Amino acid sequence: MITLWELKGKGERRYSLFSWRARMALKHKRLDFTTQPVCLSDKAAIAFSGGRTVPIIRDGETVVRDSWKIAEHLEERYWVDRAVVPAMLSVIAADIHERVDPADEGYFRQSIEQVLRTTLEETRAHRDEALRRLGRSLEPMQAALKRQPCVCGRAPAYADYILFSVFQWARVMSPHEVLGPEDPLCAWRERLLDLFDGFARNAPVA
Ligand SMILES: N[C@@H](CCC(=O)N[C@@H](CS)C(=O)NCC(=O)O)C(=O)O
Repeated sequence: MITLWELKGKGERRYSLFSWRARMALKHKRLDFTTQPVCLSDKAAIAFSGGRTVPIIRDGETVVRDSWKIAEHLEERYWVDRAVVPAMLSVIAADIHERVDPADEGYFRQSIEQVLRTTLEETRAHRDEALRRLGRSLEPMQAALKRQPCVCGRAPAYADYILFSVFQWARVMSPHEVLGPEDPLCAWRERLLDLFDGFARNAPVA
């Protein structure tokens, strides 16, 4: 459950315009949330956020302050986790199974076959179809990355790392390339792989 901190006015009035941006974004994503109305002057109530303004959300372990960052967080977390991760899982599940620690093979097969409601062998047989579904789930970001170098704009930030984690997962566990060379996501992934002196690029891969 997500909690939203917002301003408290007289009665039930919620008058923070920036919080209304976050409220509408949460509704747009069809996410359940509870609210914590706070007074403008009560900085102690929001000190945990490291700042002095609302809106703030807590989403599991993550605290996000600033309406724009909240929108980015919701966009990435709920688009990536609901659309891109399941699509990628169908593409690479059988490859992952071949590369988990042998102690995890049985557990992995059982839990993933339950999630995917099919066998690993079936997912391998339908890989091309899964790859097309992955491609469709990535279309919004392909369009965005034609306009700007990173998900977050000119420079990478956390939303980039959320999406990148899915491609790094595939890089580490599957020998198959999932992106075409012309895909704007391909150049973006290269930029992310170069970060921090090739930190992710140098990780052991399939
Ligand atoms: N850039 C911030 C601005 C947030 C902001 O200014 N919020 C106002 C309420 S609408 C606030 O908390 N002000 C605190 C104060 O004036 O002490 C965002 O988009 O979230």
